[in-house]
Amino acid sequence: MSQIPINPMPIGALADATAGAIPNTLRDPSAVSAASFDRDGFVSVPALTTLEDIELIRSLLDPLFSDFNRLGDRAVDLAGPREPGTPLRSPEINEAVILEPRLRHTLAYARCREIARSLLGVPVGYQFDHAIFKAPQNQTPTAWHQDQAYSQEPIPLRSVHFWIPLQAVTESNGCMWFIPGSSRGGVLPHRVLNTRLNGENRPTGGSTLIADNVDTSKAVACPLAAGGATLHHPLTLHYTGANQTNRYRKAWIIHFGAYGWFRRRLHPKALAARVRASLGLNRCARHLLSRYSPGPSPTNLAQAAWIRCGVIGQDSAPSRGALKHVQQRAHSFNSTDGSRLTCMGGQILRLYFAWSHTLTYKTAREKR
Ligand SMILES: O=C(O)CCC(=O)C(=O)O
Repeated sequence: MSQIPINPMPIGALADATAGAIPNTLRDPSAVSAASFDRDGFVSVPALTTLEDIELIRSLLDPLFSDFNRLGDRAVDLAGPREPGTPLRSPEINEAVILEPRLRHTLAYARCREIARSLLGVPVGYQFDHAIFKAPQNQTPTAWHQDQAYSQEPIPLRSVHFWIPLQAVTESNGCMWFIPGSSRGGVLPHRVLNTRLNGENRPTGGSTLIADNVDTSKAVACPLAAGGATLHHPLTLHYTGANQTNRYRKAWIIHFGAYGWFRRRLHPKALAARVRASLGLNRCARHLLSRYSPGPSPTNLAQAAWIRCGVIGQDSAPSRGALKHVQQRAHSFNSTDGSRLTCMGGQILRLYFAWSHTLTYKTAREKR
């Protein structure tokens, strides 16, 4: 595979010739409208950071991409398999801050954390980051998807996802597009678009997903000058077009989540998942549940409640049909369903559910 050129660019060249003067850098995180974030599921911030900071981020990420082949499964081509010897089309490096901790000291990182804190209304912590450098003329859009669909966590994401282009972006080189309001529905069905291969063209086990049946008639493009950024909710449908220019389109993406490490590790459902895995309870539950058939039976209601409350995992359901039914029940399970559970076990589950519910997604504005 050909290595990605480090391709330094003078600071002046980062500015978007089409965007006019560079606006003042955002100083007040509360200037990001919580109302827009709640309503639309995304916000475009014209001036998140300075051009010098963007130049610094590029200078930290470029060497990582030059080393792409040596990064193992942390470095993948989102565009899927390619002919040997042909260049990567959408190379991505996951958890770049682990490889290059100086990224944590950039102004963009600090600003994103402040904004996430202000939008979520609780302390936040780093959750994930990745960088995507779309090659010139890469002919590969990033398919419509919700970030939640990629999550392997046993709890819903409660985070804000920042997309920071490292040069100006337009529809021609792959700016972000969003579907306003899509964060207010649930997770749509996604299917595998392609498998992800690493720099050595070996499968990593990961896949690129695409959401089915997306109505793009209301999609909004977000072109930005360098220094700007977009931020979105984990359920917001988004997409970027192919890079149709002769330069790389580089972007760094950071996720900040409520309570950071603590929520991910110590949330009751996360703890329950770890206990289940370590005791092999999923296998045991699967065996027991395989005796029951799918359908709107009390058994399935109970299964749904167990799954919703994290007592058993979704992989405990007995068959594909039953799993679908149980998942539907699990998604729609609420306290009304809970009140039908009259036995003592049900009461315990309801208490447990109410407690874990306090940790579900709520923005600062929703709380007011
Ligand atoms: O940068 C891109 O092309 C896509 C980014 C994206 O979809 C994401 O971060 O979820």
